[in-house]
Amino acid sequence: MENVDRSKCSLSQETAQLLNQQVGAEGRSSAYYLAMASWCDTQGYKNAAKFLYHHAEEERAHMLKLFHYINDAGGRAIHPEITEVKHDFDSFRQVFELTLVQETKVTQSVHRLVDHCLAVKDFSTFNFLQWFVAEQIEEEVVTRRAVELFDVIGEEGIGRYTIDKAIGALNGGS
Ligand code: OFO
Repeated sequence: MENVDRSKCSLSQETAQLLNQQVGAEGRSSAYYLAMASWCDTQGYKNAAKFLYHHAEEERAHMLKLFHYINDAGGRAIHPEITEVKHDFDSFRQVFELTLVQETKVTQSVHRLVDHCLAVKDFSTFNFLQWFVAEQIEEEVVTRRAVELFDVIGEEGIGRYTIDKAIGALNGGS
């Protein structure tokens, strides 16, 4: 494929590079949520673990969605290097506070990418990214709800047991 004149493809090198950065952000989310799932699993929060295992798979699917788009549009997708994944957490609550922080960061990075596409008039990539814009709204709603449950239910007594069940019942997005 080296001989293909990719400079004639619609995707600029800069946009491909930014999309690859987004591949990295999604891959990092996937690894992070998998580590969180494992922590919850071994602390007895089985429903939260299931939610996070599922979420980790979703993030990998998001990564692959970008991966295929980059290659289909004439760029080259690069598998990200993912290091220094956090494996230990101070508390059940902290896990979900960190998921919300992570989702907020991913939303900002999607928005920067969309902004770039508008600036360079790459309407194909702009259109492709709308799925991610909508997905991030959904993901922020779900993760914010998970954090709220700690206050709404309270952690005393059987609180954490109840929170675990409630998190298990949350919709993990698509
Ligand atoms: Fe990929 O949606 Fe969250 O990070």
